[in-house]
Amino acid sequence: MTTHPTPPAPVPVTPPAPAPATLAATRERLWAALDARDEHAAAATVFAARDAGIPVEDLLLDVIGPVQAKVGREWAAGRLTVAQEHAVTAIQDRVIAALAHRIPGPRPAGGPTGGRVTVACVDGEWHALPARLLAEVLRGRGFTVDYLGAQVPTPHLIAHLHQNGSDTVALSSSLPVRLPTAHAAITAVQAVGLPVLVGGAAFGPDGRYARLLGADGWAPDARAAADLLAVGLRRPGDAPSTPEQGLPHLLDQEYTLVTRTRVQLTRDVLAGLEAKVPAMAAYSAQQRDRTAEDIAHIVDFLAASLYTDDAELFVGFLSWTAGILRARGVPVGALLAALDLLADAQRDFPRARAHLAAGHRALTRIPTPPTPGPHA
Ligand code: B12
Repeated sequence: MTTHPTPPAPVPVTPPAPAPATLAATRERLWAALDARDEHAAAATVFAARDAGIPVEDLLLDVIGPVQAKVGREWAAGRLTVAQEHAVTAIQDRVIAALAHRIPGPRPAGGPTGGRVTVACVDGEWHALPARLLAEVLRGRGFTVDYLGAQVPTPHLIAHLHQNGSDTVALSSSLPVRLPTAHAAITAVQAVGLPVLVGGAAFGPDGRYARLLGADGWAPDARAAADLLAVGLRRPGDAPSTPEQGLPHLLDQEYTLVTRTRVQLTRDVLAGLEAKVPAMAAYSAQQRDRTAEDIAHIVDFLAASLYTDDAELFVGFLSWTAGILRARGVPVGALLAALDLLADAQRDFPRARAHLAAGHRALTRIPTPPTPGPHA
């Protein structure tokens, strides 16, 4: 009998150590790739992290989302041009698309399904990326998602719901100036019997404007939104049928009149500023256009603060604007002068004057240049 030597115990094969794929490291690598406008490196970073075990949902919300917010901070601080911001956002969008194609489709019939959700940005809202993140997170959680993208006119949204059906509508808005439009969209969707979930920076960090506008639900981020939808939203019951019923302060017509006279107000304030600020005589046509845009933006935020009857909305916007101006070496004196001119024009509007005064006080109180936050 021959004996064979005992075969050696198999040597455990140690897989090559993957590059550490912590969320923080992935964010840093993604940012470096985006900063270099290197789309391939950006996609490779995200896919390497996914292969190393980071779930797609975490990549969407804890890597791509925060890096996109950093894009905003870098732009606000004057370290990224508008064109660079556009290029970076476009790359992020394509990385999300590539990642989304790895998410399995809706669960098979008979299996668990979260139902059909229509995700759309309100009319005029260009910030589609937050809504896209939400759409992909919901898809990953087993919902069937109809993603309609940026600025969806309310009549088209309603027509789409009639034609395609939906269990819930998720409306996204990043700019508070879109709140009146969001209100109209919420009311219109509820009128066809569907519940509306809202989200995005426009609704405030605590969702206060979502409650004010009668939405059926609000969530601060896509994870919380998916959790909420998994439990189910109540269908609209006794929501006020006209804005005035839910927002009695609108009866004073201040919002309506400021909105209606927006163009004239902007022209008057620009002319007033040119008379008050001698340096503006040397402005190029482009600088003049930018100043007119800034004034129109101030008027729009004033209108939004009148709509919500919340001076804090206006104050927050002015503080953010002051931060942007300071980062570009522009004194805030012209901003204060513009507020004074607006207050003169709003002589008969006590709420508008109160909001303008609150903004004035806040600007004169800011002692040092603030660092603009992601949603300041
Ligand atoms: C990219 C970008 C743009 C792009 C948008 C392109 C695109 N495809 O999205 C473009 C260039 C078009 C753009 C335009 C403008 N922008 Co912009 N933009 C940004 C930026 C840098 C990133 C936005 C983003 O994607 N954020 C990342 C995601 C993760 O944000 P998020 O809100 O946290 O999203 C989560 C939640 O909100 C929630 N959520 C979102 N939607 C929904 C919906 C539902 C139903 C639920 C439940 C939850 C939910 O889930 C998301 C994921 O967890 C931000 C800066 C920032 N910090 O966000 C500025 C920012 C929003 N923009 C700003 C401004 C001012 C503008 C312009 C007015 C500039 C101008 N003068 O033209 C225009 C307005 C255009 C318009 N009419 O809408 C300001 C707004 C300031 C303010 N006080 O409101 C910001 C904050 C820039 C800054 N740092 O100051 N912008």
